[in-house]
Amino acid sequence: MKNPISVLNHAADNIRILAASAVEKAKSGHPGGAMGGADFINVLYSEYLTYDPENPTWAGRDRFFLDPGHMAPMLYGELCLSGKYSLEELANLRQWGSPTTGHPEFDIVRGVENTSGPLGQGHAYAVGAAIAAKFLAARTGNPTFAKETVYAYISDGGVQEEISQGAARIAGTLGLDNLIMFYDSNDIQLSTETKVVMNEDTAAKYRALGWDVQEINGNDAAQIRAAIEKAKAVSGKPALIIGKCIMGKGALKEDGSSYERNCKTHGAPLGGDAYKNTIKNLGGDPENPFVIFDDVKELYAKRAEELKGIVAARYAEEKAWAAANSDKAVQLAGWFSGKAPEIDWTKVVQKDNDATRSASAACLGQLAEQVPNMICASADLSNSDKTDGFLKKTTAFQAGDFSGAFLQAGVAELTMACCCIGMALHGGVIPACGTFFVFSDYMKPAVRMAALMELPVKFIWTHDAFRVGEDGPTHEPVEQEAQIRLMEKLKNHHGRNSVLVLRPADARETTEAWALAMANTATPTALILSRQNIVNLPEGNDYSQAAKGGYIVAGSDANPDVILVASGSEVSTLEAGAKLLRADGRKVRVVSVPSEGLFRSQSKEYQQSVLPAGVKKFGMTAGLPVTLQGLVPEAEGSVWGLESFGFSAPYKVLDEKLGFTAENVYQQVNKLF
Ligand SMILES: Cc1ncc(C[n+]2csc(CCOP(=O)(O)OP(=O)(O)O)c2C)c(N)n1
Ligand SMILES: [Mg+2]
Repeated sequence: MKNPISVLNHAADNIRILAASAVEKAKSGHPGGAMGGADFINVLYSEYLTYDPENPTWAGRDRFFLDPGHMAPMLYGELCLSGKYSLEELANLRQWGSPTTGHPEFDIVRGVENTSGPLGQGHAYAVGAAIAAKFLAARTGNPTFAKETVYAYISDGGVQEEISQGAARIAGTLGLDNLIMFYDSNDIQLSTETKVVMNEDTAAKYRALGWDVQEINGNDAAQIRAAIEKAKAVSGKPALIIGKCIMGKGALKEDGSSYERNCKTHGAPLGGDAYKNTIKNLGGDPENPFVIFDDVKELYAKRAEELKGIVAARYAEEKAWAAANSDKAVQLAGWFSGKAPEIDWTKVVQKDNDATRSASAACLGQLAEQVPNMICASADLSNSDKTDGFLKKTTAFQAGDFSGAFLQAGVAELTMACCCIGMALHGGVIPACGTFFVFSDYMKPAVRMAALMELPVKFIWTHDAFRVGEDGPTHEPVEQEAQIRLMEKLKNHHGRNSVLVLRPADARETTEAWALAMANTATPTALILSRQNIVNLPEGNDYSQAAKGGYIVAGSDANPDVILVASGSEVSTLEAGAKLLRADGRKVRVVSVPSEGLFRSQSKEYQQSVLPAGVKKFGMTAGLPVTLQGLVPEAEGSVWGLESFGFSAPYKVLDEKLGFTAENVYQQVNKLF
């Protein structure tokens, strides 16, 4: 039997009271949007969202991805009704140590599927999660993944963010009919009415991008219910429900007049008498607002009962599938365990003196064969960033066909990164994505979120330096390495370096770097790879030491007069310079540091043994000198780096003109003596 609309409305008012009260108590936060969206989230959770209250990490659950993180009070209010947070925790919104943070932070057990705050990213995660569900359905045949629905909640800010174009294009092109997005269209944003900045026909736009679109009153429970029903029945397309919502629904000012549709309720407590009037208007008690009404408790208790039956039926289906597919079932459990896959790296055959992007392709070819739950993506550069090493062993996703494992993301680096984040959030898959290093700038906001959420996404960035040459300064990364290495210094909430950044020195070190990337299940990994060929490090080099982040390259002299330090292709330039220096009788050590962050995580003794204080040092980097200054103290030597945007010319000419030669290493080192 359907729930009475009066009870649904009461529950939505309950969420509004809780949201406004939590913000009021915190003396900061965003009540208006949360109050407007309460009706949708209530209908979704009390009637449609399928999950197991007893088993929150159940792989086959529906997912709800919130885009506007400022609507945290709405999500937390809802999760109070569904028993994931206590009222006391809600009343501690935004306080030190409280699980109810200013913007929601990823916590599956608590029902928070993603961290949100940077508008736009959250709904792109949903697109990635929907892709992951399609992929798992195709790859395993487990019927549960075909029944899973991914819900996204977006607001005006998210629709305005450019990423919405990419997310909608990919979802439309791939026909993600397991994705339902609700657009909270309340005509108001932070500082203006939306009409000041937006004059588009959003429904027509999404239709043109291949979506099924419905337009409803977003505060009408019956319309919301009907729209979700219809959206669930849509086949071959993602579904968008545009809900016209009332910002600050039910809010009154201190004089009792309406406080609805007012920008001021976007990001500040209602305040004083306005707050009291509002809570009374919604049927609450301003003196005791943190209450769940009895009929609302009943509504959610009834839903919990229903879920028992729904989930039991799904578990039975999963069990039947597992009985008939026991190997696959064991494999699938492994995929969701989050453990690193076992990989036989001896199968990777590297060519001598190869570009590290090509060396990466050799690794990716093996990963495509050995890691059946890996998905690789590229932003229309697969043949340049060499993710085609993976693609050659599989096929790209298409509408209706998710039997492959490659996402052709189109030219949309931020969208691609967020889709990969969404895949990782979904679980069960290992996502990687590639593009040119210079365009990592387009991805940085997503890298930061992946780092904050501690997701093991692999970022593959090729064309790592000015040696892209003829393409000129627009394509030459200079400051990017220093920038991304800041993420190695920034610790996550578990005290780890928030990103592992690896720039391998040659083809064989690239295999080590990929092995480290695949073993790293705790944070994102970035691989920075060369376009041009690189001369191998000396024979006998112990590449396994790359796992320490920095190590002494084979052939180094004992008791060196000078230590030469670099990452990536500059290591081989230093090797060439070392030959000239040794011809003069100098004793030289060469150190490869693919990851300064990893190196700094080793014992002090080890660090000292590689880079002993008091010995002269010379660093060479194709990035800004600051990239290496943490390893080469000013008092002990110098760093040769690039201090301009670069220039157009063949890369060998640039090497000469910019001083990235053995001769210049020789000259610069001699200046230290
Ligand atoms: C990428 C990004 N830019 C800016 C902000 C700051 N910000 C938070 S909410 C908001 C306005 C959002 O308007 P809307 O999505 O309509 O939410 P509503 O006001 O309806 O609650 C802005 C600009 C942000 N969170 N993320
Ligand atoms: Mg709005």
